[in-house]
Amino acid sequence: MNFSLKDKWVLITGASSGFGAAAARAFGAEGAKLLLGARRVDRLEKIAAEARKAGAAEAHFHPLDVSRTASVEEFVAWARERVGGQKSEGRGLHVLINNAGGAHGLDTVAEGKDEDWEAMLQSNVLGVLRMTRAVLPLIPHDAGATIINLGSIAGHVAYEGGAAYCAAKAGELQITRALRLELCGTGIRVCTVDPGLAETEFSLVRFKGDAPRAKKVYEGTNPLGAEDIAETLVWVASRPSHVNIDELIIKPTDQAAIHKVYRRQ
Ligand code: NDP
Ligand code: 8X3
Repeated sequence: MNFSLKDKWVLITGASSGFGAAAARAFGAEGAKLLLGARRVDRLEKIAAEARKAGAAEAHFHPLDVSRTASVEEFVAWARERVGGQKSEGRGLHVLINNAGGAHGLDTVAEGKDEDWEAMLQSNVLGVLRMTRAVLPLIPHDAGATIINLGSIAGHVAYEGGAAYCAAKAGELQITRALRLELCGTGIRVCTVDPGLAETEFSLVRFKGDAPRAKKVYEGTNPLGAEDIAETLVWVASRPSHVNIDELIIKPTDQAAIHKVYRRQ
């Protein structure tokens, strides 16, 4: 039997765009109660309204920068006021989605910039560690709770210009694996969802607002959309509580491998 997400608390980082925003709408449609974080609060306000319209029992938002410990702790204190701790009667956080992150630049190692490397490792690696550490006391044991981290095929296979991003997502994969071992026996599920080419604001951020260059990444091919990933996240979190989806790679049909993308003329 599916694990019902109705009235369950779901916390999504990076909910202002792409996968995170689509996940807010998708978990909202399941009747979940949402806690949404990102740096662009004006966007979060709009996404929370969309999630409520989709059916969310509640949708709250609060500023969050996962690259700063103080911001994570402040965000989680705000979340705790709504959710209660893991031992509170019938409450606690049932789904944590560590989605905030992305790539900055596509430089070779020889041309790489410290600020890009640091931003990637801060958000994709340290952000996952910080959020998980802060949120674990809110997650009930033996209640079907799930932690889902957003990895990437870049964590499995390297590509030119991707050294720091690939390292960051490989780091995320190993964090997920270590956490699953550490939490074995608590009943908390731990999963990594690792997408391939997906059209969101990912490339716009990577290329620092260069929209034509970002658009070219998806030219002639049929990439994944944010909704494809959101649907997958809901599926992972709604498996029966004894089922853990460990690692899930999801690519567009046009992408047979990281370097092999079919493009129509
Ligand atoms: P988007 O750029 O559309 O969304 C990224 C989200 O992360 C935004 O909401 C952004 O919010 C948030 N974010 C980034 N840095 C921080 C930070 N320091 N603190 C808090 N929030 C932050 O990209 P996607 O939706 O595509 O990316 C989501 C995740 O999926 C990322 O981890 C990405 O690496 C991963 N991924 C993406 C793929 C793709 O091809 N699109 C493929 C595989 C994985 P704000 O700027 O408002 O803070
Ligand atoms: C995003 C996928 O191939 O652009 O994580 O690195 S890729």
